[in-house]
Amino acid sequence: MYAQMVKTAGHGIKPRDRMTPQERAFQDRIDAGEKIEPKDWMPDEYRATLIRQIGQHAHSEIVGQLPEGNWITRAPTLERKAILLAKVQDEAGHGLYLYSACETLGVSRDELIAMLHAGKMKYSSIFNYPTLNWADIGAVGWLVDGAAIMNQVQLQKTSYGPYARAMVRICKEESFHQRQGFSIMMKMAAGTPAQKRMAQDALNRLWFPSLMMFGPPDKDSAHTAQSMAWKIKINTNDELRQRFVDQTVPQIDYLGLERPDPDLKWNPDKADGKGGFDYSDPDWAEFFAVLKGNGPCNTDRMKARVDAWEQGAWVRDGLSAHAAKRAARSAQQTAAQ
Ligand code: BYC
Repeated sequence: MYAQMVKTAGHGIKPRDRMTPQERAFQDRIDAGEKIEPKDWMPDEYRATLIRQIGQHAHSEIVGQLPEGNWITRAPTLERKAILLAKVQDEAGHGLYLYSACETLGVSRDELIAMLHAGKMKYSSIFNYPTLNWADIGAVGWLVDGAAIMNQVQLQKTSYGPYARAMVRICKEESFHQRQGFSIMMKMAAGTPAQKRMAQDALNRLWFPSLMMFGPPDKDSAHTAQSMAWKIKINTNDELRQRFVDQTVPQIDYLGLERPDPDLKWNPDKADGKGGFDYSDPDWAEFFAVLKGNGPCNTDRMKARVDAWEQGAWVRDGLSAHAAKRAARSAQQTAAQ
């Protein structure tokens, strides 16, 4: 029923003097650090922003299975195959927790999926890039899951209870995913010269798309100001991007790989003298083109999802028929007692 509100207004915060008394009381609860629960009153825009963000997050987990799933049959050892299989399965679980959290806001999973398939909802830009070889699977775990955790650890403190709670388990699993990716990178970087070249190439190609995962620069971010006022977001896009860069550069150095951007240099004056790495901006024109559907894999990803949905119709029908039969049998037994 709230599906029409998924596209939310952007830029700026509603000033307190323009809030209704109910909105002011809601903001006071947020400011006091209270969690908002599904049956609590909430402004329509708060609900719509959550549906957009949690729905997009859920879709990302599901679409995100595709680039890695593609490598399960080609993993180099049985152990790596089993680990990758478990990881990809975890991502399905994350999607399901997130769809469930989103459903508490009054939108059904079927509606969310229909909007994804109709191009009315997004999923993370990163999954529109291909995974060309085994080193890419290492780089996805290390960089993509690494960027995801950087964002999601903060989201454990988000103001909406079901979303915050879903994040706790997701974060635990994502940190395992990040380590499995780094373990692949360690093997490749310390392997033959050809393997090391593959690791370097994967890092070079996935570095900037990983930085894009945090969203556009703060000055261009439509939703950050209001989402932070509502504690839907705890940090800005640029803050998390900087933290990710600062965490990852020492790992690049540890692997003995070259930094993928010549501007990645320690700047002691950054962050009020605490220091941080300078870095080049990703190509934001490319980012917006990917969001519009013009990335290297957008068409393939959507086709894979729509095909899976259509070809899985018989499973959904079978499960529904089974559930209906069980319910009818149980009603008969109750009536007979
Ligand atoms: N990709 O105002 P902004 C994973 C859109 S999956 C696509 O800054 P916001 C994994 C944004 O929606 C982890 N779209 O937005 C899974 C908005 O569009 P509209 C995924 C993006 O929401 C499998 C517009 O740009 N994590 O870990 O305040 C295997 C303006 O942006 C992106 C999450 O989803 C993007 N990268 O902030 C492996 C985290 N960035 O609707 C790993 C939850 C921006 O106005 N989400 N847009 O047309 C968030 O934290 C926030 O939604 C974002 C963006 C930081 C991503």
